[in-house]
Amino acid sequence: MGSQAKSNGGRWGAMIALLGALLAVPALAETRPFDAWLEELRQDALKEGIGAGTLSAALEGLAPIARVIELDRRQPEGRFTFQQYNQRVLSESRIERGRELYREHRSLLDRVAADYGVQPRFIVALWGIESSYGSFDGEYPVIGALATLAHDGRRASFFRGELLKALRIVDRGDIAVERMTGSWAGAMGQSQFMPSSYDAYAIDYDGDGRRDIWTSLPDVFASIANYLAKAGWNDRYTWGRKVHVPEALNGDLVGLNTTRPLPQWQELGVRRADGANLPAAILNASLLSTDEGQGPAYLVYDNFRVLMAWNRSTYFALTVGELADLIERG
Ligand SMILES: [Ca+2]
Repeated sequence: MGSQAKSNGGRWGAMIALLGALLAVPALAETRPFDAWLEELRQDALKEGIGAGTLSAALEGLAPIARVIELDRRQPEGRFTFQQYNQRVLSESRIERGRELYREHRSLLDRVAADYGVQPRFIVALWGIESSYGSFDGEYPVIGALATLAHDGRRASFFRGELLKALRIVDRGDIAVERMTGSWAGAMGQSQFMPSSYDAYAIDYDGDGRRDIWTSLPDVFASIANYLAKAGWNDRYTWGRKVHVPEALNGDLVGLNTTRPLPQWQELGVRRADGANLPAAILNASLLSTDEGQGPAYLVYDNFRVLMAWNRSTYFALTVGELADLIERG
């Protein structure tokens, strides 16, 4: 838009540029200056019982982060197809690293798996996709990023709630404010939990009194497993599998709203991707196709819906399931 306006030159170009700038302003932007807004937030946090010392340490001198505003307002660029996303996430290096770490941490993973009822490969896969196994968990100060979005953002009330929860986490002493880093949108630590998820699911598994999803692997693994367990994970089953679907199958059967026991899918001609029969278990499954039928198809079980509670994206949930299987098969 900018360069096009410039190349038109003259008054029209300037008007187009101005119109673009006006349209870029979010409709529900907070009109109070940041500092006045922040003072009101501080008062509300005090009323909610968050300590004055915590609030001055966390909020004093706080300023909006320009880059966070920029990232929040950016237009989504050309969406990935499922196959592009899937191939990008399931890189050789992510699979290999996952296999190494799975072996390296096997005894800890087995303990967590037994305590929470989640197979270890799913813990490792979520860890691998959320933060590349803890090697990239975001570099933004969480309080600053959330305050920026709560003051400026399109989802101000959501982020205001997350900011208050983040302040409560600091107040409890789980993490020092300067070590509380995350993504530009406030997803924290190696499991990339928003403060509300942290509040509900984070676990102090190493028993040092702090729920540290930033640096303690026992805490990271148990927090991931606890999230899945609380969302209804059943470790007697897997997530689903890639399948072969006959051309003639009725398209109305595709989608998460249709659930059939595996023997019925078998009867309808659905097979494992290699052509073998489906498992004989009486297990409910839904059939998913990808990229308007141009990509692979999957039968997914109840645990797949748990992965979608973590992130409401079928791309994400299918890819976590596949990474988990690739890690264990290695
Ligand atoms: Ca801990």
